[in-house]
Amino acid sequence: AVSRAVTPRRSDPLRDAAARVLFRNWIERSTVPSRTLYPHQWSWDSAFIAIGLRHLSPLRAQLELETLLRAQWADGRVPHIVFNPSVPPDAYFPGPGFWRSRTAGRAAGAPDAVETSGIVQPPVHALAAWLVHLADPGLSRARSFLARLHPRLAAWHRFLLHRRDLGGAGLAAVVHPWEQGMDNSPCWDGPLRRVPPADPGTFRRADLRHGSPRERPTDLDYGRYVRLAADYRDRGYGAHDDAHRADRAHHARHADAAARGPGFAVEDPAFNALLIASEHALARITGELGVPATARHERAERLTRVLVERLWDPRDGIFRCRDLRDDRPDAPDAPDGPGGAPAAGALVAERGVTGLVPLLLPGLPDGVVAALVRTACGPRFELGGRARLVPSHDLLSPAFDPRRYWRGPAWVNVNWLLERGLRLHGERARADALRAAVLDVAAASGFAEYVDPYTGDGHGARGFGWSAALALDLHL
Ligand code: 9YW
Repeated sequence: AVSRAVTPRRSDPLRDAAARVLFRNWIERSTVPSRTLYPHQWSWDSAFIAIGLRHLSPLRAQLELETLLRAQWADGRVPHIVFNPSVPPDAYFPGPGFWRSRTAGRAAGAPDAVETSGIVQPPVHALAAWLVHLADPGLSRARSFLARLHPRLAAWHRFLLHRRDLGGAGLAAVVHPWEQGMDNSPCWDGPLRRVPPADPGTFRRADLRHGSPRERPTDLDYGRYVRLAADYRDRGYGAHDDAHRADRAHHARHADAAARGPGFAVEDPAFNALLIASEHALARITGELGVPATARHERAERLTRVLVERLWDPRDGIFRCRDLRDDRPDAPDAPDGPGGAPAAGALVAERGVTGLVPLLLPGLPDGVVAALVRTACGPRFELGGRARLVPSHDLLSPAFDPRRYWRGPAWVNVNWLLERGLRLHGERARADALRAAVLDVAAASGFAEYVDPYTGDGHGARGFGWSAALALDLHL
């Protein structure tokens, strides 16, 4: 017999440590963000996790996305949580008993086979599906991975671009801070102030059993999250909302509040940038399936222009959130809406890292790219300066807090997106430095959920799914 020398794999501590996290968090056909804090499947976590998992097991990465998309609702929405039936109902709040998807979500087409939440999260999925395909195109084709996912991804984008076009200009709006994914960002403080908190006696938080109150959202925040989610649920998850009414944008300032639907409606830069990046990815997926992709790329370009028109703040060199429910007559406003009518709502004053994420997009005007890089490197975000990783919020804002969740700590997924944007726009040295910093901090913190942006000290859960997955993706 011919014996072949086996070359032992070089020792690779970061790869091995990240792989241990991803294998430990894998349960049957998907990955939990954290064994302790988040024991179900989360939507944008799964997309980021698949991007890392593809380097270890392209098959698992495909299954991750397939499992999530099997829980898609008939109206196209991809729920932000898919509940694991074998986890005790009180392990996470709000659990399946709160969302009641099978009954409250019936009109919107919630599935029967699984229980889910009824809100969404940022649409990173088509981008993830494309990257997963590229990791092993042979396996992907053999399993018709993209052919099976394509109609679901297209329906998901349709839901966002039509049902969620609450401002009438073409961008998608979120109706809950949990939908945007940066739950307690100071960007939501203004829009949330109008929301009466739910009575604290009516619900019990589960997150504080695993996380320090000093690092989590406050009880008042939670009261408002619960109120918004319960109202949305009680309206059948918007199944009957008259979502796409272009003329609403023109009349929004004066319309009766009750007739306008959700009490929270925000056009967010990162959410929409991820949608546009995923539109480009969906165009590539379409092309791979043999269908011309030009129209979808053009739509992505058009949406990029709308994003700049609606949310770009040239004075500060950052994208801002548009609060569609801000109808104060003296509210600071941005350029006019479609047809020269005043754009509905007003721009939020706080500057969050969400406003840097559009750097990810290929079709931005050169001046916008240059200004975004300047802002990222300036005193508010300190990329390449005093911060080790880009913080989640403006370092100069009085609301900045280096330990409290999305009010300052740095997150690996956001830094991964910024690294990608820097590289795309030819900022190679800055991208290399950020990549090295993410790898250092992620590994040293035990793949913490979030870290102090100055010191890199870990906070929140350890062994956190997307921290391990995206560090692995940057590493390999
Ligand atoms: C919560 C799972 C999710 C993330 C969100 C993050 C957090 C849930 O965890 O929300 O209970 O606070 O804010 O972006 O998807 O990792």
